[in-house]
Amino acid sequence: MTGKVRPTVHVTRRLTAPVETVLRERFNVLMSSEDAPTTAESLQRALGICDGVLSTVTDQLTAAVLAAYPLRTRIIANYGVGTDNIDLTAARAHHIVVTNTPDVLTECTADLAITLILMTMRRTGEGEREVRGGRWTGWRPNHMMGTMVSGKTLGLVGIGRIARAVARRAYYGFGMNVLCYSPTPRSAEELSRYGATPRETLEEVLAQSDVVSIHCPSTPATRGLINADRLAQMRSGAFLVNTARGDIIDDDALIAALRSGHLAGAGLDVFRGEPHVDPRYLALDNVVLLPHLGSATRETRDAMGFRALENLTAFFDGRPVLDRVG
Ligand code: 8YV
Repeated sequence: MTGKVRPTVHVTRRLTAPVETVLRERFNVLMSSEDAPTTAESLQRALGICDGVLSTVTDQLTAAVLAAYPLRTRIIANYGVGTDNIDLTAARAHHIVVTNTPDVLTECTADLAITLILMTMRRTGEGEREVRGGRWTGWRPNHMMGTMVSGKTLGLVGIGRIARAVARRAYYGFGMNVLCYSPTPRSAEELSRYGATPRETLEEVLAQSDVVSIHCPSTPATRGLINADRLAQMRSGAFLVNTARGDIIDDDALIAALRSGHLAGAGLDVFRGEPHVDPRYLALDNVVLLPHLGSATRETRDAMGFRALENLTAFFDGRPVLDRVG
């Protein structure tokens, strides 16, 4: 882009230092030093004066926000694979290109799903709280027994990139039997490379798994998908893990299933309306709660930033963007 007027890009949150350095080399960057979630007003102001917006999960680019006037923005490069914070239909109507950052966060998010499976089934959150709280009275055979992970059945809801990376880890690393359901048909042969076996229905996956891990995007079709009926289809004493989006789970139903003992535990990295966490979860010892850490490694956050940057660069150079989602 040498010799051209540098496009103005609003970057909604502080990014890692290497990414910010290159962003400033290529673009005229507008960034708040506060590193706080944006408001609808500040997003609309940015849409009116910037050529591009680099957004994150904490920016709600709703139809109302995107109806900003004047509107100068031509591209929203979302930092993350999920784009449920952006109304894609409204973006399309306003001729705004939307991109995301797939691939680069797959391995770390899969690692975190495995972390939650291990933490919930082996009760490690409880154990750590006991030691830190000075309540550990010493080793004994019946102390804090969890559930064996190796050899158990893992059910995956969705079988996109992250689910497949979880399947690989579970099947090859823990000798788990891995079942999966996706509304998009996939060939059994392709899935077998990841150690996963497709089932025709979500109900089968829920009914046949010792632990279920959610890996579908949040869409109108999946919001509230894991409701009381679906939780009732899960095995008694099973576990539920969510590293996708909080609103896929009906919290009232999950809390009821955990309180009744129907589910033995849950591991949650994402929440409806986060960072607010339903206080009823805090009172449950069999729930592991993490602050949306799925992709939070230095390596992945750099890679996500550079991927968003590449999308912006391609767009402003007049080349096809890598990761167009809308
Ligand atoms: C990101 C995520 O941290 O990629 C996603 O969809 O949930 C996380 O990995 C988040 O979206 C940052 O914007």
